[in-house]
Amino acid sequence: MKHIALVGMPNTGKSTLFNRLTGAHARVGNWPGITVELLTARLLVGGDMVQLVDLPGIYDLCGHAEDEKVVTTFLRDHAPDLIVFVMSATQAQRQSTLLAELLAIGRPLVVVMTMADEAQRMGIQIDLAALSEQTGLGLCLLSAKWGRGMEHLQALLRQALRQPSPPRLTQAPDLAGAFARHVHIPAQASLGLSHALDRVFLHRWLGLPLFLVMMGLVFQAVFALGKPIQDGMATVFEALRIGALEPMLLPLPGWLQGLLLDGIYTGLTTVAAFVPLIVLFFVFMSVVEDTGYLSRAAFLIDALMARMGLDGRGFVMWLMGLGCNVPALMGTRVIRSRGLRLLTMLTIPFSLCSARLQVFVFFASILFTAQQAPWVLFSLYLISIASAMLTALVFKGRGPTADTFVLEMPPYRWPTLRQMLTRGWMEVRHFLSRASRYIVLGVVLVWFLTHWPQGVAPASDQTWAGHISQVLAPLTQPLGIDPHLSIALLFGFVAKEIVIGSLAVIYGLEGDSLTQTLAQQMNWIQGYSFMLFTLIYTPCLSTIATLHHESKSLRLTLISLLWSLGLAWACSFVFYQIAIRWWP
Ligand SMILES: Nc1nc2c(ncn2[C@@H]2O[C@H](COP(=O)(O)OP(=O)(O)OP(=O)(O)O)[C@@H](O)[C@H]2O)c(=O)[nH]1
Ligand SMILES: [Mg+2]
Repeated sequence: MKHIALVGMPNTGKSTLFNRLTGAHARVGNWPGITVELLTARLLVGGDMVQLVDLPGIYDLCGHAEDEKVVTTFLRDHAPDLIVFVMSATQAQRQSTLLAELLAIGRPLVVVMTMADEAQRMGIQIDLAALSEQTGLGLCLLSAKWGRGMEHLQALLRQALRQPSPPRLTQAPDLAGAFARHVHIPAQASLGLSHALDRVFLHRWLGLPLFLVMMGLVFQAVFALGKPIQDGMATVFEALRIGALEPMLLPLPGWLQGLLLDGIYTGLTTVAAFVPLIVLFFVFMSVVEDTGYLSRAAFLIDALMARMGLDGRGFVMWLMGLGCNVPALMGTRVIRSRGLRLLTMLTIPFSLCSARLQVFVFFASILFTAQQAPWVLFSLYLISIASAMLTALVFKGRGPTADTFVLEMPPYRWPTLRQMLTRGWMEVRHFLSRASRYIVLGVVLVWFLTHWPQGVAPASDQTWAGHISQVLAPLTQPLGIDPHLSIALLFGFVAKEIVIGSLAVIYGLEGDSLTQTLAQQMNWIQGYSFMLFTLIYTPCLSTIATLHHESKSLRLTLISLLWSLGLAWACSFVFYQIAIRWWP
């Protein structure tokens, strides 16, 4: 099968084009460095199946960072049948330097100028025919985001694959000149709105408070819309159990009924009920992100990050980590300096991922009023940032972290419904894959631990889980964390999705009865202490594995494990001991 590779500078819309062409769901975002791995999908070109490869963005072919190596190694080892050079029509001249380097490789190549819509809005005029004539290259102008001009690309690909011709090298030296001559940028390119918005959003004093208010509003909205949906789902799951499952499973032996209903069904549905809330959160975040606003936040915080030995990119990774810490850890590949990369990696596991968000939404809605709950969540996000910052402060200066880098400011862009829905769908898929891998296994194990040996009262001190929690008691009691919760924490080490599922199993309750029981057994101080611990200690096994794989350092992995456990314990201890004295 033939290979077509998408190559270009960061944030030029390669992944958007990849998704548009193949129907895939590669992550797209309005800042440079979103893609750090090679992605492939199949595509039909003129009746032939070809393999399309999406690559990380690069500025030149001589870089040695991990993400750049992905590209250079791919080009060297695979020699693609066709290179599609993706460039933004709004920055053609600047990006033609990379084009010149690619032509020197000598593979067949066509040029796609994307962001036609943006170029048009800025009044940029491009003489495609003259440009193609002068450079001898096949060219097309399109907007992958809005799906305009895609038919030109299909024709271009068909022709290039049918009659592959290596580029004529002689014209490469004057590429920048050719682009300057045939791409007319008006003297007063209309960036009016972007500048006006930046005057407010990047304001020295207003910028950061405004960002915090914005995020506060996002939480309010997620809660206001998502809570009723979650309650509805819980009711439906309960009705299904009573109406259909219980009668159906009646012929089975008692213990198997218990395992299937109180273990797997209760565990899974309790967690699944939170998925709509999480999806909503990411749909909102995709709007904040894709408009380009989050890059402004990274810019505002860059100076503060520098004091901790990090830079604005670290903040961007924390924001990526809100979904899942694993891709955020991989995202550090864009950082050239190893010292800086390792320091950034050490801070990422504190980023409050969607799995932890489920736990917090659950506890916040049980222990606090509807008015308080969004603020409780917000406070946890602030503590997550504070823990990451503290970690950087403690560990900075243990290796050279100097790295020259310019935070590129993307223009403001309209999010599309398609992108928002894709982001939401990705969360659902993430949940399903984690559910099949960890949650089912986790709740089954918890069920056995809390129901065996046979004959003892479920979840009592005589069960295996009871014995384990007695061993842990000296550590968890000073934090106000009771034995049941400490079992949940133990399993949360594997994946945070198991935490609520295992509570449902431990108590043998779901829906309203579970929340009522918990609300009676726990006050808000114990709950918040539990949330603090859950927030700060190791997120999950996959994160540890990725940390080890990406850093190739066992030492760093161990430091991360021990430090986060220690910090979690210390924070919960200090909070709990002070709080019970203030609010007896
Ligand atoms: N206006 C407009 N925006 C686009 C177009 N194509 C992509 N974008 C936006 O440009 C931003 C970057 O898109 P990506 O597809 O993530 O870019 P990329 O080249 O894959 O970026 P890296 O993976 O970081 O190298 C996103 O905000 C997209 O929505 C387009 O044709 N028009
Ligand atoms: Mg990309």
